[in-house]
Amino acid sequence: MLKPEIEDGETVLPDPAFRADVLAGLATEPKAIQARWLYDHRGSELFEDITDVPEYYPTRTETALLRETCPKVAEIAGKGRAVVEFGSGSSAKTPILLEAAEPAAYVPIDISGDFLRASADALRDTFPALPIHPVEGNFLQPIALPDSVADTPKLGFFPGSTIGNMTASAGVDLLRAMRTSLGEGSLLLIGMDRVKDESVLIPAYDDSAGVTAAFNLNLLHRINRELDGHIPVDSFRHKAVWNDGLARVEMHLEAIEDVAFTVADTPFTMAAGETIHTENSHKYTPRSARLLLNAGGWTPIAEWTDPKDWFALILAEA
Ligand code: AVI
Repeated sequence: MLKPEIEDGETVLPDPAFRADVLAGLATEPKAIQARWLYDHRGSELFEDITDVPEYYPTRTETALLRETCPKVAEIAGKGRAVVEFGSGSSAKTPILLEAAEPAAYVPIDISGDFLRASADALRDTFPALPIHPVEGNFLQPIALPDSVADTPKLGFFPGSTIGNMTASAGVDLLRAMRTSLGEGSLLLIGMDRVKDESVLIPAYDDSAGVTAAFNLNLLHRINRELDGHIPVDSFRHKAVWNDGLARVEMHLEAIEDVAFTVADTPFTMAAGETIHTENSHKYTPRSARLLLNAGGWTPIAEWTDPKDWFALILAEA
């Protein structure tokens, strides 16, 4: 029977979409569950921890690159735009852009209202004179921005190479939705992780402290907690593989022995070696990044990378 679970003192009701995706994903061949379900409260905490592990280069590389690049972005964009961030802006990256861009307003968009309000409050302390207008909503769809910024030119911000967690077609849809939300003549500053040697990529997604493994395996714990699952988590291991043909790191949960379990009273079996595919993290060449942006209705006008060419920040125009 599905029952509410307690998380940090709050009652969490089972999400019907989570249940439907998990049951469908475990019934398909090969098995796959959408990456968005990795991010429950515990998963979000573990992702924050990942950004600090020595092998996970993207966050610190992009943050250093932003420090260097944002003054140049401000020169091109001009001051007084409304900075519209796709995501709640809880990271250290947002203040770097806000300081350099001297925006007329800051509009963070996020589906999680709690996250959004907490990060907006923190930014209000740092930028007391900046009008901050949080918008709670799903930015995968075109979204109405507050009337107060209707006539202000926009600078979109989408750091973290989060677009890499999407298929190319979903990424194009997202870029088009962003274009519609921001309007013609807007700019977008987007972070995109570069294709690089497997010897760098795999440890970044399978760190020696096991934080990424815990992040991936938390999905099985979440299923057990929220969907009355009986998955023997100890019979699974985290696996990160580089798929060269599709230029992406894939995360899988591999059964290390034959297993049989139920989720929400539905029986499943997996043979030793069989995996559940849980995430893709696409990496881009300079060309594939530009192609994706073009397909999404954006024209790249400037591009910056770190000295090792590991991560790119691209400024594009609608
Ligand atoms: C959120 N996203 C950009 C991360 C990435 O690098 O693809 C998610 C992640 N998965 C494992 N490690 C980090």
